[in-house]
Amino acid sequence: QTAQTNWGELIRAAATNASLKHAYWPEIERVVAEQIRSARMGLGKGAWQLFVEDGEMKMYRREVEEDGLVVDPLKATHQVKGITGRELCHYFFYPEYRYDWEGTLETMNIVDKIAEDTILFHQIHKRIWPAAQRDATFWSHLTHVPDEENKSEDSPHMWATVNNSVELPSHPPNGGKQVRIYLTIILMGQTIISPAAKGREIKRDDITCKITYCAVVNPGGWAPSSVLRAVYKREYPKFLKRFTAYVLEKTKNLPIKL
Ligand code: 16C
Repeated sequence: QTAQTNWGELIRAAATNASLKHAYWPEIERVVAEQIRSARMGLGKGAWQLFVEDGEMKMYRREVEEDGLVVDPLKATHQVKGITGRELCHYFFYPEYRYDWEGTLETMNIVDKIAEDTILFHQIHKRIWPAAQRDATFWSHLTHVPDEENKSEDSPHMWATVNNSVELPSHPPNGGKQVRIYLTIILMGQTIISPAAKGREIKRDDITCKITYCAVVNPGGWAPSSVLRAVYKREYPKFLKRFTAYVLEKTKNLPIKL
């Protein structure tokens, strides 16, 4: 299924009209499709090294440098019982929850709400000594591929949020006291329903969310490699644990949103 799946077509079918009409759409469709494809690819080829393992959570990286800057791609997988892929992506995408779980944030501004499923952000992140403070401008798009009959691991159903840097004339890079970082990030969730729930009402105990999170962050300007690698080694696991615990807490008494 994976090789033949036309992700562009599926993403288009899920998008709102306001997103489809926007000038960014062709880029959004291309980047989101590419991110979904690579998130689903597995670790097969490429020199992925495991650098964090904590229960079901596994984090892999590739050591890559561009112009002397560390841009190590990250690929993380996790499994969390009791939440759905839709719930996962809901809390990641919608800005009203971001300060609750995003520990690296100093400020978040909504630059433009293009549509219910596409938002433009400007974020300022916490400073890490001795480097300069960083900021980012990016679009964020929420998408899903439904498959009501077959919520198994090899069906294409999934929810995803993709964040991708974009230049905004209203927020030129390095205009303030921050150095602009460039990011491409996907958070993807697939809901697996236990076969034991067949023919009866599904409970939170019956569902498991298979999570894939991939990130490439270019620090945009000088930062010592050792500091950078130490920071992401600490921050990525902290994020994924904290964020999934947050979604579990928020949803535990709510009806399941498949
Ligand atoms: O995906 C995540 N968050 C999303 C919503 O905010 C969004 C943003 C991603 C930005 C990630 C880069 C932030 C780096 C800023 C500096 C970190 C400060 C840490 C201070 C701690 C007190 O997609 C979850 C993001 C999870 C965190 C990732 C951290 C990755 C660090 C990579 C190195 C950045 C270069 C820093 C240069 C000094």
